[in-house]
Amino acid sequence: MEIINWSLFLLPYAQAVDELKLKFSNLRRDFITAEQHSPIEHVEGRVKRVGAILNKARSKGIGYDQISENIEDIAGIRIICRFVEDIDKVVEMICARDGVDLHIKESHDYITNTKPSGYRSYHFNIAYPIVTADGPISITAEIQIRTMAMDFWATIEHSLKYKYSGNLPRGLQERLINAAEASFMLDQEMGHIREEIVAADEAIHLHNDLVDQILKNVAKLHFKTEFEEANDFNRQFMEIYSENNLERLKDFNKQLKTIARLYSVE
Ligand code: 0O2
Repeated sequence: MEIINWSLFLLPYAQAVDELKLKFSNLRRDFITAEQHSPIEHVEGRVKRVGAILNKARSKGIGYDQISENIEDIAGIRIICRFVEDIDKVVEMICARDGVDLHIKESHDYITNTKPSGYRSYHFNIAYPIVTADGPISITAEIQIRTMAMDFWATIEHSLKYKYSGNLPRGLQERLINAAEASFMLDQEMGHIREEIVAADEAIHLHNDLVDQILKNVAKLHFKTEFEEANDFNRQFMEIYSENNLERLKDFNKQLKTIARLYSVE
């Protein structure tokens, strides 16, 4: 039997994971920069550990030399969303990239078709082209899309399944099914107040942006022009800030912007 140099074997998978992680994280940045709600909360990626690859190969009867063709999740990306609705948006975005920078081989909707274990997530198996020192190759990767609640449940269940080598005691299994139901309810509840949560997030971003802009303008007026009233503006800002009133903060920012423009320091 041929000895596999695992470090070399896994290298292109690591490259695919790095690239995909960056691409999906950048999508999040695009939404945030455009001051829109990002359907992507965060992105994780991993290359399956050799032990886990061997376990999967053994349990599925896959030969040593057929691992790369038959184990499709050696490169894995996980996209975590806040709301179930966000998953639909991410799925749409991935489908729109089919044939652009990736090729969708399969998809599994374990959200509509929850697994008997209680597992919920949306999966894509994709072919992803990379260019290595030896030229272009295609890497198979798995993208899992799930909410934070689904992720919490799956992570716990995965650890327990590992601890009991897949044979969970009956009582524990029942508790996990109940927990899966609770995580489903949590997603539903959060979905009902989604608009309110998104609006609250936007207000926090706006508040932080206003504070940044005001303090930048106060500093510029102070350092660049030695404008005497800059200290007064700083004091006024502290007063308004302590009132926690977004409208007052907006007005003050407008006022400061006009002055900064007058002194050409904006
Ligand atoms: P790890 O350690 O996370 O990588 P199949 O397509 O059914 O023949 P496969 O390839 O296992 O077989 O596909 P499937 O069922 O879509 O599962 C792929 C991955 O989804 C799993 O990888 C898990 O990460 C996750 N997953 C699927 N079912 C469950 C489940 O019931 N509980 C949890 N916690 N995760 C699940 P691995 O290799 O099992 O594990």
